[in-house]
Amino acid sequence: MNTMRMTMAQAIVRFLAQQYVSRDGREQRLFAGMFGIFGHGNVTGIGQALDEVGQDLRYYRPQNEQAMVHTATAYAKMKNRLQTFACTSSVGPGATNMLTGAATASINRLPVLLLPGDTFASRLPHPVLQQLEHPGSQDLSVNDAFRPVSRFWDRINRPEQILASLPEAVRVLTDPAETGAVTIALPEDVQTEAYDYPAIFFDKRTHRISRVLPPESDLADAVHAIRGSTRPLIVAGGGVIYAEATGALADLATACGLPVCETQAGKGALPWNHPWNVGPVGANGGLAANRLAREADLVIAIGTRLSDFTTASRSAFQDPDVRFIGLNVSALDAYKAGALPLVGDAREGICSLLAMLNEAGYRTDLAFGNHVTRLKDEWNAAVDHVRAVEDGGALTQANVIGLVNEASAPRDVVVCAAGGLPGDLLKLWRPLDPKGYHLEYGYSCMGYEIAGGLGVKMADPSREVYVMVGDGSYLMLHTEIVTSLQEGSKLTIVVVDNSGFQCIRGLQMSAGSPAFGNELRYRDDRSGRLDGSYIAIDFAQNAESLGAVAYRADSASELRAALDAARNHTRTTVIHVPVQRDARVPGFESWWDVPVAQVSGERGVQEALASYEQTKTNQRFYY
Ligand SMILES: Cc1ncc(C[n+]2csc(CCOP(=O)(O)OP(=O)(O)O)c2C)c(N)n1
Ligand SMILES: [Mg+2]
Repeated sequence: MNTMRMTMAQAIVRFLAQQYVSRDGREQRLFAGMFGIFGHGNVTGIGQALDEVGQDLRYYRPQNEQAMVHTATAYAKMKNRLQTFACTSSVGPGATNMLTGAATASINRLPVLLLPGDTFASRLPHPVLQQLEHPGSQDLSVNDAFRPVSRFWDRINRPEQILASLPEAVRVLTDPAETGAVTIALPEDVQTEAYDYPAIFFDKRTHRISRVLPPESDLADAVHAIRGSTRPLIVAGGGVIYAEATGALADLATACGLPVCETQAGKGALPWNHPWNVGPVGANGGLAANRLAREADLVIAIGTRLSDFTTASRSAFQDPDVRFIGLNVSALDAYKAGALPLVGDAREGICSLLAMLNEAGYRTDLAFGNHVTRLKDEWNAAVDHVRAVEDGGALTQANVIGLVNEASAPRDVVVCAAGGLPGDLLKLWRPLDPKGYHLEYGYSCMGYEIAGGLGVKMADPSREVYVMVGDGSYLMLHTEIVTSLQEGSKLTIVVVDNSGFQCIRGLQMSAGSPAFGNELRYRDDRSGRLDGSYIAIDFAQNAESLGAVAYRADSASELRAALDAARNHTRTTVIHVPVQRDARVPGFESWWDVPVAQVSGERGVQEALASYEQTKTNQRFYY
């Protein structure tokens, strides 16, 4: 057997550079490169390897390990899970900084390979700097904390173990049903150890991502159920977009007269103005979808996890006999809500259903179609109304969304993750392109926005990327602005400043409590609480100090001008937009289950509890 002698770290770098995926005959590299922040736990191992043998695996230097995982994840999402990055960190804090990123990736079913450094496999110099000593076991390190947030986890104690571990890691990363964060902990000594690796380990390897067809008999049952339905509703999740099934979905909806509502990950699957797109459903849903959901006798859930935001905490579907069909590549999701499961690829499943329904001559009746059109028109008018700018008045968050949407071109991408913006974007943004709306709403992780925006831009530099971020999220993690400048990956970042965590303050007050702990205010000497004057932050100056172009926009005309200017800049541009603190987009006949204190001396909380217990009776168990 031909062998090649190299360190374990050099072998990893060489192996990763040779992994390819192909779907529908299109081949591309699995790893676009490696992000990393070096320390004693990886600089002489993976760091040395990237320098010496990493010419085929470009290295990127971010500012924060959590952020680099978000960037990698956003890149993978933009690439429909066909390509991602590896991320290397040192031992200890560098590693645990990646934990939040790992959870974000796994929850959103997005591939990313994490290579945290680990303490010595030999244990000879222990305890080393940054080592957690566990009194009950010497076989534990902080990297064991990655186990529950990873879809595959391993630790390499001998250099030859990667021969078994890396192929398995790649199998999980490239399996659309299993994918998520994959973590391989690399003890610092083993990274530098030499081994005679079989030369074939470094041959080019292409992993075919097959499109699995749901079983014939299950499809037949689904067609039977659809033919018996008069008020069906399709819920389109992110899986529709990842499977590039958006064209097939449009064909199915049009041919059979099936309304399609959307989740955060699925928004954009159909353009907003498609006649059968009835808009967002659930807790942050709109009028049309929420009414159709309430009446639906059959819900066809495609590529969705059916999270509480989608099902309005299981209150969205009120027909006593409602049934579900779950078309999903992941059985975990396909079986939810007692669904008739169609385990398989979204595009294959949709095309099969379309062919079988066409053959059966199935189409919903005209009255249902007219009902859908009426509801859709009514919803569109409601969106226009909420977005409309009142001349002279201070801007609302809804106005800002409308103005950014108007300034963006059809192929541009809006990126967001946490705060009040995601719900408002779901309701108000009008995408025309399946990749135009990028929301991380599985983990809704503050700090994802700018790091994620960078990943989106790196994945498709031909598009303008608009990052919409609240002041709270910006303050939590904005330093990848520097990386975006370093890489020449231009972002337009709109900071919506309402002086704090206003969506949580709104939630708190809707549960009957007085405002407490959410706004950005100085501590008041007399009350001893954080209810003094507001802390004014100059976000434009902050961004400028990092090297970005920056504007402040206090009115619609200033925002339009800043967005116009931003389009022409080649450098990352930050626009600071103060908005009315209390102007909220209303809910549209929906609900989200957040528990209310069962004991309180506050009148407001007691009242909120009574109303909560009443509303909770709408919650259903589907089986
Ligand atoms: C990392 C993280 N910590 C806490 C939360 C809980 N949380 C959700 S939204 C929010 C406030 C966000 O503030 P901001 O970005 O200003 O948006 P706003 O609520 O004002 O719209 C918080 C604390 C979260 N989603 N992520
Ligand atoms: Mg805020």
